[in-house]
Amino acid sequence: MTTPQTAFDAVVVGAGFAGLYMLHRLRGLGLSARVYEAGGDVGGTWYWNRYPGARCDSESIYYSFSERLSEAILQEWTWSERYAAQPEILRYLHHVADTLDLRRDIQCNTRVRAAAYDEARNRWAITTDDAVVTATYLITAVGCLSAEHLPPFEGIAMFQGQWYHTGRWPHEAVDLTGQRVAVIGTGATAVQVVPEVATQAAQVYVFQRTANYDLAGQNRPLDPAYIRAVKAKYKEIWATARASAFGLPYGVLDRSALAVSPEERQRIYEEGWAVGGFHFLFDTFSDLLFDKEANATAAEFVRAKIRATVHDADVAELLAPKDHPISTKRPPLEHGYYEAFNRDNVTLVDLRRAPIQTLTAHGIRTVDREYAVDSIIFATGFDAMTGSLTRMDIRGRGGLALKEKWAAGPRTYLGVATRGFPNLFMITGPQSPSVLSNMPVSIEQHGDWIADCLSYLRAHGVTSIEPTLDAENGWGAHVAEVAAATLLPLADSWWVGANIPGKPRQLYAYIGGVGPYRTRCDEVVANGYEGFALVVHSMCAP
Ligand code: NA7
Repeated sequence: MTTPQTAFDAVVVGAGFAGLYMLHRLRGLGLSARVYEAGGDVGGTWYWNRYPGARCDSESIYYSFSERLSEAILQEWTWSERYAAQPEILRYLHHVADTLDLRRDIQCNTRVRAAAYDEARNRWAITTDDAVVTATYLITAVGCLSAEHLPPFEGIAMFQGQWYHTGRWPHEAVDLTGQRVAVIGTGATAVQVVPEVATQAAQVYVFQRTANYDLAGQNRPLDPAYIRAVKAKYKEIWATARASAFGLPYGVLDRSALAVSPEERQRIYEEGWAVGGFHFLFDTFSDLLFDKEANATAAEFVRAKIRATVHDADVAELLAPKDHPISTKRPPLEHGYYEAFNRDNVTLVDLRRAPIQTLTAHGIRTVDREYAVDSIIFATGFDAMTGSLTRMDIRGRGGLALKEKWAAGPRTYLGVATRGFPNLFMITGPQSPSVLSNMPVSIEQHGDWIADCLSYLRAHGVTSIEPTLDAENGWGAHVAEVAAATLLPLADSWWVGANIPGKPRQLYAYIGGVGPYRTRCDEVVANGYEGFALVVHSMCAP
C-alpha cells in the first residue's frame, strides 16, 4: 500500500470552473497539486444549483473556457441553447475534467475546514475532512456564490413539509407535482424557479420582498450555422471580451440615454430588449449605471414591459420595481417569469405589506394570513464573495484569522491576495471584477496571472509573496472610488452585502471593468510585482 501524498506544491480549494482551470495551469508548470472539492463531483456552482429551471445568464458561447484552456475543447464542444441549462453546463465541466484527465488530482466529497500558514516552514497546513496536508501555495477557487444564505425564519423546525434551498438542491429527483409550493425570494434564482415549478405544482405562492427588473432572456436553440460562425471567430471574440467592461464581447458603445430623442431612445431600448439578456443594458446606452436620469428611462421601459405582460394590473404594479435604479441589484434574466403570474395557480405575496411572521407546521404565516404549503423553496441567495472564504478557518501570519482581518470588509490587493497571508491566492476574490463580469473570462485571467506569478517566483527563488500595506490600502481606496462613481451603492443588494445582517456595506466586486483591471494586473507584473513584498526565506522546508 502506498502512503498517501500529504505535501504538495499547491492546494486548490474547489473544482468548479476556477479549480479546473487552475489545476490545468499548475500541471503545465510541472507543479504537484491537489484539488479538494466539497461536492460529490466536479462542477462547483453547477454541481450544487440544480434546482428546476437553473440555467446560466451569460450566453453559453461566452460562458466557456477559451483557447487558453484548450483550442480542441473550444472547437469540439457545441452548446445547444443560447443560455445553457444546468445539466448541460455540468456535462461540459465533466467533459473538460475527463478530456484533460484532471480528476486524478481532484478529491471530491472533501471539504477544506481550515488552513494555517506556518511561518517557520513557509508552508500552508490544510485541514480537510479526513487529513492534514501541506502546500507551498494555497489557491482558493471557492466561487463567489457558494455559501448559501438561509435567513433564520422563526418556526422553520416546526414545518412538517419539505423545504429546500436552491443552492443546495437535492441530487435525488424532487417531485412537486400537485403540491402547494412556496417560493421565497425573487432574485435571479427564483425568477428561473417560478415558471418551471408553476407547470408542476398545483399552487405556487411567490413571496416577494423586493421587485426586480427582470430582463427578457430571449432564449432559443442555437443554430448550427451560427455556432460555426462563432467557432471561426472565437479568437476575436475572446480578445474583445478580455478588453471589455464586463467580460462579454459587446457593450463597447459610448452613447448617453439623454442625448437622443424619446422616440429614438424607445427604438434603441426595443432593439436591445429584442436581442435579449444583458444586451438591453450594455448595448443600448453607456450611462445607465452612472446617471440617475438616464437610468430612470431604462427602468420605466422595463416597468412598461411588465405592465404589458402581466394581466392583473395590481399584480403588475407589485412586480414593477420603484425603489431602486435598474441594474443596482443584479438584473435577473427571465424566461416566462412575468407570464407565470397570468396562470391561475401562481399567486404573488407582497411581503412589504405583510411580512413573514413565522413558519408553522403546515405553511407560512404572514402578519395577515397563513399560507398552507407542502414544500418551501428558499431562493434566498448567498453570503456572496466573502462567505465561501470566511466559512473556512483560514489563518495567516501570527494566527491572524481571515475572518477577523476582514471584519470591517475584505481587504485585498487586486482581489487576488491579502496581506498577512503569504502565498495565498484567491481566484475571483472580493474586490476583483468577478460577479460583475462573465465569470469564465475573469477566472481565466486570474488563473493565468497566478500561474505566471508562481512561475516567476520559482524562477527568481522567491519563496513568499504578499501585498504591501500601501498596495492593499491603495487598491481598497480605488475599488471604493470607482464604486462611488456608479449608482450601485444605492440599492440593498448582495453586491454591497446588504442581504446578510451585519455584513459591512461596500461594493464587494470591482466595477472598474474587466479590461482596465487586466491592464492593471499586467502592469503590476511588468513593474516587478509592484505592490507585493517578495521574500526569500532562509528556511524552506519541502
Ligand atoms: P439573491 O439575488 O440574493 O435573491 C434572494 C432573494 O431572496 C431576494 O429576492 C431577497 O429579497 C429574498 N430574501 C432574502 N431574505 C429574505 C427574507 N428574510 N424574507 C424574504 N425574502 C428574502 O439570490 P439568488 O439566488 O436569486 O441569486 C444570486 C445570484 O446567483 C444571482 O444574482 C446570479 O448572479 C446568480 P430582497 O431583494 O433582499 O428584498
